Amino acid sequence: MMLRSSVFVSSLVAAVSAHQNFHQFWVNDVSPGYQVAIRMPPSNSPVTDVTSDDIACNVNGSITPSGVETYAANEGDKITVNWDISSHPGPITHFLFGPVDDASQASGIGAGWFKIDELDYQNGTWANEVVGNNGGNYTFSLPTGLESGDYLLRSEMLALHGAQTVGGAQFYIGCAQLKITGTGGGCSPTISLPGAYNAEDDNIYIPDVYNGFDPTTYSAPGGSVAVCGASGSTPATTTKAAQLSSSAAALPTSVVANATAITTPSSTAQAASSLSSSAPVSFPTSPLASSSASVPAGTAPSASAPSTFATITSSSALPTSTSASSSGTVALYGQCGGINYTGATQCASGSTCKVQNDYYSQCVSA
Ligand SMILES: [Cu+2]
Repeated sequence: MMLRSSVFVSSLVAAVSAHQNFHQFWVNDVSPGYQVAIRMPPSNSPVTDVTSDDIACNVNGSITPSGVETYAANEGDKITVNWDISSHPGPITHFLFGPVDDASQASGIGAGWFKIDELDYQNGTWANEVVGNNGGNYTFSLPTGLESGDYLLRSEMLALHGAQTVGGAQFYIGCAQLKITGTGGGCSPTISLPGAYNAEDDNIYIPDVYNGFDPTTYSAPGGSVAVCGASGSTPATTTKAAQLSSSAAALPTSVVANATAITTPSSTAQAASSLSSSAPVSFPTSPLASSSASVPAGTAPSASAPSTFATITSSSALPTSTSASSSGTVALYGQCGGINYTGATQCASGSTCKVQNDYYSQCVSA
């Protein structure tokens, strides 16, 4: 197959394939609904200018009032986010902005963000592939030691397949609005968006991303995960529990009622069994924790871990194999070519292999 194509064609293809949005979330397995309580951008295209206000909550994400509902949660709650599945390699991170009086009035631009969760590259797998293998779902927990109030929850999937060029990294971003009841204490460090990301940061611009870069050394932008609570840990006490129940009773009526919510789709359970049988990925408090916690870190599958982008081939949910054989076919949105790529080049029926750049060709709808 052709490795080279005109830049013009490549950019056209990149504009229509494997882009993604954050569509839905669950709090302790209960969701307000599809695209409810989320500031949806006008398209699934990435933000690439890290100095733009769009880096906070995506295009139109800073408009106030947002016109978006705010959903109730408690500190420590399990959060599951659902993203479109993407084959673009990179991390997933989550941040909070707040507390504020009214999330619908918060632009999210500027200081006050803090990172609460990060998954980069573990056991030979980039976070995007972990999410894809889990049906587009990813689960983490809100920290404990949060001040009560409204917050923006920012979910970011950073795609690094173009990171060999300054400005080539693609930020996929979505912000949800939460009203969190917490035990107090605050979180640090905090960052500004825009501000904290710079186009030439070594986790955004990676000149050797296809040529020697070691993904096991990678940490996503935004600094370290914040420590919350007055002492960094806030064990529950009777007093705090009492405060929680009284403040919960005072929640305003604008908060979406849990009674109208939707439970987690059954694909979560399927994905859980899939994950537990493959590489153990640390999800501290997810439903997977009980099954994966008993698996020592050293018992990862013996298959050699892919160490470059070129070996990341799978984007479809629950693939039967994580490495393409050169005689097989590649699923829609899977990699089908590129320098250093040795996997299958034949796209599944209905799709065709398109060059995105010299190092990455992808099966897209024919
Ligand atoms: Cu894309």
